[in-house]
Amino acid sequence: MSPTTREVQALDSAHYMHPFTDHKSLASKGARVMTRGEGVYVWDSEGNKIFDGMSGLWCVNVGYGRQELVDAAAHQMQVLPYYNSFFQTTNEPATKLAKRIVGLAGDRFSHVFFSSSGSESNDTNVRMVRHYWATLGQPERNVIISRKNAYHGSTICGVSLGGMAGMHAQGGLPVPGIVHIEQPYHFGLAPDQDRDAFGIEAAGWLEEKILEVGPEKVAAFIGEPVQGAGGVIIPPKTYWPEIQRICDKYGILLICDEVICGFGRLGAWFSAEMMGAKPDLITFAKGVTSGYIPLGGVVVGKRVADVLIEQGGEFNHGYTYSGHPVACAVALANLDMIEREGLVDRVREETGPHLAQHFAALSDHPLVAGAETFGMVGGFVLMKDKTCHLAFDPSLDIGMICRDHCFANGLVMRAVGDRMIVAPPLVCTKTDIDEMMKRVRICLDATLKDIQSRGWMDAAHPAG
Ligand code: PXG
Repeated sequence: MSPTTREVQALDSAHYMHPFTDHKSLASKGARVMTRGEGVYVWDSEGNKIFDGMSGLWCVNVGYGRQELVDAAAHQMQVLPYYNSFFQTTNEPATKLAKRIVGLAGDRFSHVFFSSSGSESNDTNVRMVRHYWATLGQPERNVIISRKNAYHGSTICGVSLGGMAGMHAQGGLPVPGIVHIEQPYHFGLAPDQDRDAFGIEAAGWLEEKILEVGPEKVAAFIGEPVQGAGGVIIPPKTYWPEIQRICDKYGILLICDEVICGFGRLGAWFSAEMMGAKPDLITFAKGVTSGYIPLGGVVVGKRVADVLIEQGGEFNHGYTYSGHPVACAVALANLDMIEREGLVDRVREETGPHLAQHFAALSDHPLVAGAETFGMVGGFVLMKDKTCHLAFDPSLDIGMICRDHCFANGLVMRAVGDRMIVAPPLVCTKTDIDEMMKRVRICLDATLKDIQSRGWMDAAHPAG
């Protein structure tokens, strides 16, 4: 007999230390126990059916319950469940997947370095770009420029590359040699400025930082094409071309972290080129296997690969699970499925525009400001009075209140401060999106009612 919800919660609370969790507070409520998934829905142990508006954690691109991925894993486990790629050894699924991913990334790329997560992949990036410059006789070129409110993972380098102040505060990070510029958040930083002009200005902060550090010391710039965990921050269209121009001007490498953006989420296999950037390295994870099994990596451009392969000698770096045959077999089956079902084109041409229409219409809701989408990601801000850009007092945790109403009404939506974000599975049909947005509206109404009943609004600020 399967254990009761309470029994699972008791075990959880006694033994399981969760990521990013205040355990004292969790213990007082008990964790939500997820039990199964099918399509765009997940179920918890109390029988609640919940629309997964976050694709797990931005990863279940093909939705839940896809038997082909199960079969691919089972078959590979029977044939060769594991072997390493050290000591001049390889395996068939890893080689096939490397070729496939290089093909999706385009002509400027030739190789893939595999890991098991986005964080590990970004650690690989740091090591690889420093090794690249050292190989070229410029070891002093070791500084990496990133952005505030970026998310690049939770390992020491991942956190350091990221720009989350709360993460830096724990453990004395960032490590030396990683510096940050402000993010291109138009709505948050300069809503009254022309969007395209702001994009150019925000990219210019990179040039300022390069000059401050000294161009001869800068190894690379890293950025997510659209910032995900930071709250779905979509840069103005002028931003990435200008970033590319600046990287080219100073000869610095560009790393695009496509852990969220890649594999169709923004309507392209990889999104940087679509936005006007030509990265030298691309970080991937999550959607490569639709989250069914851990896999990540770096797609390595010829500029870097040629130097490392011809002149770099041994790169003293790698993971036990680099090129894991089961993970790679699942990834191949997942990519087959994305291709066969035309999900990338569907996001770009059909479901993405449909989601965008719904988000545009959300602006009639008194709480919603700055709603925007890109492919299958979307975000908006809950505001006390959007007519005068007045935010709620952060201590009220309005985003969390809204998130709780979402759960109570059968929807997973994520809160980042007062920004509410969605990233539904790419298999969503237009009807699924209609259903999700119906729930979004119900949750917004419930949040508004809740805020009103707590007396957090006044006549001058009708929204809250
Ligand atoms: N880069 C990006 C852009 C990410 O979004 C990572 C790297 C790290 O990947 P791993 O596999 O090491 O977790 C991520 C991960 C959130 C949230 O709250 C987002 C991520 C992870 C945890 C929480 O939105 N993204």
